[in-house]
Order: sequence, then structure tokens, then C-alpha cells
Amino acid sequence: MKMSMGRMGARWLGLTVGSVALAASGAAYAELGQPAPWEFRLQEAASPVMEQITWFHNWLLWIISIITLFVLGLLIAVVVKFNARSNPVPSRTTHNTLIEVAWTLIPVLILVGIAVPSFRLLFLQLDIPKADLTIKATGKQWYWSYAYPDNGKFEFDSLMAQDKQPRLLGVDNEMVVPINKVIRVQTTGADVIHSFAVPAFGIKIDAIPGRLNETWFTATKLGMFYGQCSELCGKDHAFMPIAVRVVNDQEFAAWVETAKKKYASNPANSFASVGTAAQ
Ligand SMILES: [Cu+2]
Repeated sequence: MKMSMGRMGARWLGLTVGSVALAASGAAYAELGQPAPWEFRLQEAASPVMEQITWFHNWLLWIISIITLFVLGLLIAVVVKFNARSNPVPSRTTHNTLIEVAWTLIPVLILVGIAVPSFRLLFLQLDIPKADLTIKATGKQWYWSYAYPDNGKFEFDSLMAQDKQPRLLGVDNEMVVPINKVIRVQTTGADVIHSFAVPAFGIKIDAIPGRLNETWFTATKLGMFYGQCSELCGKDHAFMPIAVRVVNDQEFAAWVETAKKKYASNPANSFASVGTAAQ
């Protein structure tokens, strides 16, 4: 199969432009709160932090695509225009002030254009606003326990439910949060290091024994949101999903009342037991 350089370049260009356009276009294949078949984009955002992460991801994708296409264009120009046959007498030019200033200045400007939103995002993630609700998530081999110290101090275990959908993500007892409230998530590990991650909220934080880490999110959409332990923690690492149900204020208040009764008899339901809970 013979293909001219120009045509091959055009093909690659088409392919790259196509991929970038597809990746940057709307919500193709995205499903709220959980992965979808053939999904290659980030999950649909359901918190301000995740919206910023998605924006930053797309911003970087545009920058890197333009740079790659530009370098590809330069390489093609060199190959086509300056090979020994089409350019038998090479130029002896060694300096060009304009180009030298440009190839120093433009990369600096690109890096500034990356650094500014990058730091803005970092501060948004790490500067935890005043919380409306605190939830403590304890990673255990191999499930999560959620404690609600603000709402009558109850704690319950959340284990993967084999019969629930989506497969490997459904749990028996979901973590429940109210919509549009600042939720502070504190994490710790009872045995080994786990990691609490929910893609749609843009959170991922290690749960380390003997240490209390914290992060935050504000859920801006109602529904179910799934995540997984994201630190290799042993044989059932893949089977300790995180399921968060976002409800409105009234539903949350009602759930708290039921939860207090439902989990009152939970043997693991003692704040002192965190870290020594039975496996
Ligand atoms: Cu784990």
C-alpha cells in the first residue's frame, strides 16, 4: 500500500482533530454517577470541584493537541521540503533572533496558562469551606463504615451487595447526603491504607490508619453516585465500592431519623470501635 506523505499527514490530522472534537463534545456516552459502556471521558460532574477538574482536563487536552499538531506539521515540512533531493544546497543560517525569542517566550506563556488554573483548582480542592455536614468514612478490609457525628452520632457498615446493580458498585447501606450542602469527608483506615474516591464529585483521598485525612464536596445533582476504593488494600480491594445517595433536605432529615433507629443496634456502631472493628 502506497500513500503519499501529504495524504498520510492529512489522514493523521483528520484522526487527531476527530478525536479531540469527540472528546471535547458534550456528554457523549457519559452517565451520571457511574461508568458507562465505551466511556472514555470523565464521568459527568456533580460538584463544583469536578466541574473545574473537567474544565482543566479539556483545557489541557486542547493545549496538548495544538502543540502536537504544530510539531507534526513542522516535522512534515522538514521531511518534505528539506530532504536532500528537494533541497540539495542547504542554508548556512545559524541564528534568527525572532524565532529564538518566540520559542522561549511562547512555551513560558503556555506554562503560565497551565499554572494559573492549576493552582486555582488546587486551592479549591484543598481549602475546605465551612462544612454543613461532616461524615467520617473508615476503610476496612473490605468495606466502608460511615459515621455521622453531627446527626445523633450513628455509624454503619456499607458492604457490596452481590444482587444489586450496577454490578460491583451496589451496596447494602448507602452513604446519604443532602444536595447543595458542603460535605466534609474525613477518612481513616482501620487496618491498611484504603482510598476514598467518587469520580463525579472529583474526590480521591487516602484513608490511612492512625491518621485523619479530609476533603470536601458539594453535590449539585440528585441521584446515586458510585466510587471505589482506589488504593490496593488486599484480596477484596475491588469489592468495596462506595455508593452515595444525594437527596433533598426533607428526605435527608427523614433518612437520619430512620438511620438512627436502624443502626442503633449495630455492634460496630460505637465511635470507640473505630480502628478495632471486627472484620
Ligand atoms: Cu480498600
